[in-house]
Amino acid sequence: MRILITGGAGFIGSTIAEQCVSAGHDVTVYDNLTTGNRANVPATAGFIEGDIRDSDRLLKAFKGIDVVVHQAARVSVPDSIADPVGFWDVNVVGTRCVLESARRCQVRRVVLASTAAIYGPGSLDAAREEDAPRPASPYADNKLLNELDAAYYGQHLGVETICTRYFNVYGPRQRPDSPYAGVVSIMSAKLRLNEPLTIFGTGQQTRDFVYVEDVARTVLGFCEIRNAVHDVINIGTGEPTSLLALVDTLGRILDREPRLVHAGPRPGDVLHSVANVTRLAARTGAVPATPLDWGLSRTLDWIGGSVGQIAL
Ligand code: UD2
Repeated sequence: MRILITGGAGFIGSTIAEQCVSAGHDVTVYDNLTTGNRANVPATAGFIEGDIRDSDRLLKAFKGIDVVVHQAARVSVPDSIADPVGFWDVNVVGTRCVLESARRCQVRRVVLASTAAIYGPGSLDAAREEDAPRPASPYADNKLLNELDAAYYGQHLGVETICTRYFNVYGPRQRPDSPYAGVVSIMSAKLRLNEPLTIFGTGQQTRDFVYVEDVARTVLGFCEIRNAVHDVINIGTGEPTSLLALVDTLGRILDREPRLVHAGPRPGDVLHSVANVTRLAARTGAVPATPLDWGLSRTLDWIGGSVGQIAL
């Protein structure tokens, strides 16, 4: 199959690219290298440097493509509050350009990255896809609009669409030194550097941490399944972990006592977030199951190898 991955030089996109290549697909990466890194792109994959708002470039790139995996986005919740117009431009306009170019090029399917942030402030109950969306940041709002766009293209314009609502994805290649960094990479790097860890809020907030290779395997499965019209699916483990438990586990793996500094809660932060994985299990027959300890060890190994180049 010919698969094009937008954002394929980034953390999640490049892991998907690697697995698509390993599965024998013909892979092209489309990335503007704002946060992505050319070195992440598999050697045998094609590479096009381009922006997702550049329709002319997309139309050229999508010729002959069977499946587009759309991962390019701005993803930091606090950053989206600081720059709501810029986020709209990349995430909403950019995704519309991707869907419309896919339609015009007769791409069969688009698999789009969505987010658990759509569920909003959060309860301790596992979030189900049919729950009412309560976006609490421009980022979450952008992704909800992407899902609506995808539903329209899927149900009315003949482009199959599958939206994957990622929970907290972590693993190697998630850089700790960007404003888009996730908590696992930040805490891993700071622990390695023996620096104090900032906890926003009480640290009792929970997240569903899902290992990037599990996510990539699931997305690859969605490229390959036979039929789809439009679907929205949680990608998580179904297991909540508190921030304090995460930090404890990282400390235990490194045999180091974390030093914690408490700060006020972060604007737009949701308190609890965990996936209901019933639909995921029904669609794929499997749920991400990499043990947190194992995934964190791999992440710490990667951070250890890059720590010399990291400025926190
Ligand atoms: C993540 C994703 C977001 C979206 C969402 C879905 C990242 C960067 N963001 O947002 O794109 O998909 O999940 O639910 O992956 N924290 C600290 N100290 C730090 C950094 C973070 O206490 O130094 C806290 C933060 O306040 C939050 C938790 O850790 O309560 C997780 O933060 P995050 O930025 O990794 O991810 P989140 O859940 O905001």
